[in-house]
Amino acid sequence: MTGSAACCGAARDPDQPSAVAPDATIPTGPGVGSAGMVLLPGGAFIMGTDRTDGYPADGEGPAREVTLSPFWIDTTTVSNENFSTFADATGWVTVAERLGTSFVFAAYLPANFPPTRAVSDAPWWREVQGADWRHPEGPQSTIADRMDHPAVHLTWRDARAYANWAGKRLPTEAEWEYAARGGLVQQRYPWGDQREPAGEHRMNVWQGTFPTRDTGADGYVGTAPVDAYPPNGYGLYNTTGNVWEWCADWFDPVWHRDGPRVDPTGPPSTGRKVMRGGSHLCHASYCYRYRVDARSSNTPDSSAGNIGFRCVRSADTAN
Ligand SMILES: [Cu+2]
Repeated sequence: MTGSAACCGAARDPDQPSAVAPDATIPTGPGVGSAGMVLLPGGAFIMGTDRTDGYPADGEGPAREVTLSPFWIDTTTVSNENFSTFADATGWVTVAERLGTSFVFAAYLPANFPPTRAVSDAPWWREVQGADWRHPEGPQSTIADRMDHPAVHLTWRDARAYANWAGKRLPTEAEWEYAARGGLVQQRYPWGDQREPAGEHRMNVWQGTFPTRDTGADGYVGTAPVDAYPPNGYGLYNTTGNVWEWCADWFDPVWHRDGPRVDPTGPPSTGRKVMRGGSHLCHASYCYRYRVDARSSNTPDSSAGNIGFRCVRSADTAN
């Protein structure tokens, strides 16, 4: 992980013995229908950017025409309520629950919290015993008053299991970006090029001094409800800010330059999965990734309090 990416999410030690359930145990379900989804027509759009004021080394460019088949997409990220339904129905135990730890943003821990291991190049991340989706800041915390917030502390594998159960799948990176843009062409944000048009906050990111003080000027410190703020032109909420969203693709900073341009599904395995959209912890001073063309990644076994997901379904799929 590069220093500039370290704010976006901590990664598990790759030498840690995997507690990941074998793929054969991924639950299937009857599908949850198309409630809360919108059908997008697909077609050609301009993916990526040639601007250089972001992070070109992440592979934000080049701007290129990509063509997509129509697909359904969730208007919001999967909420704690949604994930509870899945966990109750399947008994799914997440990777964080199996391994007993996940990454929590240090400022959200109580002052008297027992000492925790900091991430070397990102000391604002703490590996906390007992942190998981039901306990976002560790064992003393609860999601009882956050059922409409995004489910977090889920690894890519947990997200894929949920999607499979719901009769859905994770979006390809191209699907995610097309959807996040909301029909606009080469704009930075889902609503246009101004981060705060007419001074109005349109997403949940960090204001103030990172990593010590988020003033919450956008209305939220920590996560926001999945349907906070107005939706984009496609009716999608919080495609930027709030939580990073897992995509189906493996991450590579250059592969797409010469990759397929019709329904691209990303490179062969690179060991890291794409995350898009930025989170409530991003701030222009160190992580200007709350843009629709910004990219990040993490290992498929990693989880943190600022990573969630939404699902899609191909338009030609029956359920
Ligand atoms: Cu970030």
